[in-house]
Amino acid sequence: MRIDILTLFPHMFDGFLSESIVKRAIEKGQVVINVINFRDYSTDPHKRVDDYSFGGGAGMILRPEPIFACVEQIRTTDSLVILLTPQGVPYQQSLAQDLSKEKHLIFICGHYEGFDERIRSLVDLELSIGDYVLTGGELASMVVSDSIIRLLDGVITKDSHINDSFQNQLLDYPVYTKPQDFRGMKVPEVLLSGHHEKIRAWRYQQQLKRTKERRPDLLEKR
Ligand code: 6GU
Repeated sequence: MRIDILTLFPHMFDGFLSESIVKRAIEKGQVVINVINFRDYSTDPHKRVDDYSFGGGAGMILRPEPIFACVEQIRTTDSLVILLTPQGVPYQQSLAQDLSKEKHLIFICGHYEGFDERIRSLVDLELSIGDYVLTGGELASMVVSDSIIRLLDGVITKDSHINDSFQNQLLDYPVYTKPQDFRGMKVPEVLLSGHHEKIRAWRYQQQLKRTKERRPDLLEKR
């Protein structure tokens, strides 16, 4: 998969790209990520990318030209263009699964007070990562990319995402490691039994119980 991220703040991605699973996926060639500063596509003598809002109002608005020029240069017939905005479709695991099958994703990160409405005509999908407002789409694009990259073939052990929270609209079951007794808090007996069928049944019961207690809305969706 290839991911191109259009931003005015490329250094926000430095840590994201240079640590842990994402770093390893890049090194192994499972994903190619390009962070592109769309200011480089401004034809303005001062490289300006924003301007005042017609009709008045506080804040600067991203102009369409640099973003159009950039997307038109990098887009192919295989590309899906995604705009990160609090007005987008609420992001969830099933979308991560769908997007992990794409060949080429282009993320557009808005910043400042907003972007010119005509930018919307360029995009295939608008995504929001939750009902709160961020200073820009950068963190959201990292959240979405991270959740997609971990689903790509060979990035993490196959079994690890079969039991992910939200897979089948259920939260994960509790897990334990050594020691068997930590300050009087004991590992549940069934997990030490070696009885695979009993363990499977216990874990499923725990998933149902957790989801009912913490996220009854997920059970209703099931
Ligand atoms: Cl995608 N962008 C911004 N700026 N704020 C958000 C968001 C995105 N999702 C939730 N809040």
